[in-house]
Formats: sequence, C-alpha cells, structure tokens
Amino acid sequence: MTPGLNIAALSRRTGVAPDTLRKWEQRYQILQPTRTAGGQRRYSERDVARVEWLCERLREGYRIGEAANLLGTAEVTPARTARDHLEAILDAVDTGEPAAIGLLVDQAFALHDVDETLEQILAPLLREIGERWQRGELTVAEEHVVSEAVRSRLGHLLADAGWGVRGTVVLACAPGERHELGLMMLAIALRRDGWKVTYLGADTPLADAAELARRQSAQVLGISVTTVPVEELPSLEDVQIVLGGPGAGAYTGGLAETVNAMRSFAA
Ligand code: B12
Repeated sequence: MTPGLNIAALSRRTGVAPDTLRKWEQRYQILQPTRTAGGQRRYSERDVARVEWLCERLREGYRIGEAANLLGTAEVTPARTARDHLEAILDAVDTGEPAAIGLLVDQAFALHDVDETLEQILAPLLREIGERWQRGELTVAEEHVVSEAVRSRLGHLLADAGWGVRGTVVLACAPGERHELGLMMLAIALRRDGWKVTYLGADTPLADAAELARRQSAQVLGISVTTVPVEELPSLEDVQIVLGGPGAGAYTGGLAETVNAMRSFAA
C-alpha cells in the first residue's frame, strides 16, 4: 500500500473541502501527490503543511492566487517563524535548490516585518554562509547563489523612494570593497527611519562620494568597510563621515542600534 493521505483525509486534517483542495491543486499546483498503483492520489505531511500555510495567509487577507504564488510550486515545506525561515533557507542551500532559496527569501519578506527579516533572517544567513564557505563546506558558486538571491530582493526594496524628514545620508562602500549587502540593509533601515538615502553601492571613489554628499547637503556620509581598509578619509565641512562595517571595527552589530546611532548625527 502507498503511504500517505487520500483527499478525504487531507480535507479532515486541514478543514478545507475536498472540492476546494482539488481546485487549488489543479489551478495552482500547490500539492504534489504521489499515485497508488491504481492511480489514486496520496498526499504527504508536506502537503498538509502547505495547505495549512495557505489557510493562514487567507486568514491574513491574501487572495488565493497571491498566497499560492508566494508558496510556490517548489518542493519546500513552508516556513512560519523567523527562526524557521532561516533554517529552511539553510536547508535549501544544503540541498542545492536555488529556486527554493529565492522563494523562501520572498516568503520571509512577505510574512515578517522588513526589520525582522533583515536582522533575524538575512544577516545571520549571510554570516553562516560565510563561515561555511571559510570551513570549505560551501563552494564559491553556492555562496554566490545565496548572496545574489539576497541582493536582488534588497535591490527591490532600495528602489522605494523615501521622504527624508530626518536628514540626508549618502552611503558608499570604500574603494575596492565589494561587500555591499550590509550597507544595502542599512540603507533600507535608514529609509524606513525617515532618511533620504543616496545609495552608491560597492567600490566607490571616496572623493566622488564626498563631493556628492556636499552637493546634496547631506548630514552624513556613511562608508562601509569589510575587507579593504580605507587609507585616507576625505575632508568635508558640515558632513559627518561615519565608517562602519566589520572592517571598520564600528557599527558592526545590530541594525536597530546602528540606525539609532545614526540619528545622533542628524541632530
Ligand atoms: C556575500 C560575501 C561576499 C560577496 C559579496 C557580495 C555583495 N554583493 O555584497 C563576494 C562574493 C563579492 C565576496 C567577496 C570576498 N569576500 Co566575502 N563574504 C561574504 C559574506 C558571506 C557575507 C557578507 C555580508 O553581506 N554580511 C552580512 C551583513 C549584514 O553584515 P555586515 O556587512 O557586517 O553589515 C552590517 C554591519 O556591519 C553594519 N554596516 C555595514 N556597513 C556599514 C556602514 C556604515 C556607515 C554603518 C554605520 C554600518 C555598517 O550594518 C550591517 C547591518 O547590521 C561574508 C561572511 C560574513 N561573516 O559576513 C564573507 C566575508 C566578509 N568575505 C570574506 C572574504 C575573505 C572575501 C574575499 C577576499 C574572498 C576572495 N578571496 O576573493 C572577497 C573580497 C572582495 C572585495 N574586494 O570586497 C571574509 C572576510 C574575512 C576578513 N575579515 O578578512 C568573510 C568574513 C568570509 C569568511 N568567514 O571568511 N564576499
């Protein structure tokens, strides 16, 4: 006998009528039943979790099409808490599922607060990926898959315009510095905190960043340093220069504290 639930049992477990389950399966491919020798569908515990997850989204006000899109057709068990999400993404990295990694990052942004997603899921994810890469457990290609999935989602968030009631900040990575994901997260958090952010990204000549900050009458020029030390800082009147990132030995900790510290520069 093939293990698994038939549609009636799946319906009892999830409280969703069999007709509705069939419709969701056909229209949105959200279930992946196996077949018995006689061609009967058999559903797994993962299917139960996927239906329950969809029902939670419907209760939150998502339409079924949107919720199904978010759930995706990849063979992943949907995650709920931030901790679950982090573990699910790491599992997808282990099983080498690039599509699932992107999907889970999208789910994280849809289901959690942006700050929570950045601080409790993406920052620890990237740090863990770095450690695994250093220990030789991940190839450079695997690390790139994760950082690209993160970078493209952060790019979308960065594209949202901000009003800048608190002040203007120009953010750039030091010359030669390619680590920009931390700075992107900071840019998103500062925008949400009411700053106008001009984000210049990786490997920026500091004189050019300083000139732009001056022209924009920015309060702060933030420079991110991870691996490439800054030889010399530009001199700027009326613009506070703040070095941050792991290579600067400053502001390497939580996003919330960093955002708080930045407020003092606009005062
Ligand atoms: C992704 C990644 C890459 C990607 C970067 C992609 C991208 N578009 O950004 C790529 C593949 C390019 C890369 C390249 C390299 N990498 Co790399 N990389 C990483 C990894 C896995 C994640 C980095 C990250 O995004 N961290 C997450 C963010 C959230 O943390 P964060 O940067 O600290 O930022 C937070 C704070 O510091 C703060 N902050 C950051 N900037 C600023 C600025 C201001 C003004 C303020 C106030 C605050 C602030 O706010 C952020 C949010 O809280 C790390 C592992 C790790 N431990 O971080 C290795 C890591 C940083 N890389 C490392 C290395 C060695 C390299 C390479 C030299 C490898 C090589 N041989 O080529 C190159 C160097 C490239 C270069 N010239 O910059 C080492 C660095 C070791 C060291 N200390 O010297 C690490 C630690 C991996 C490891 N465990 O060994 N890397």
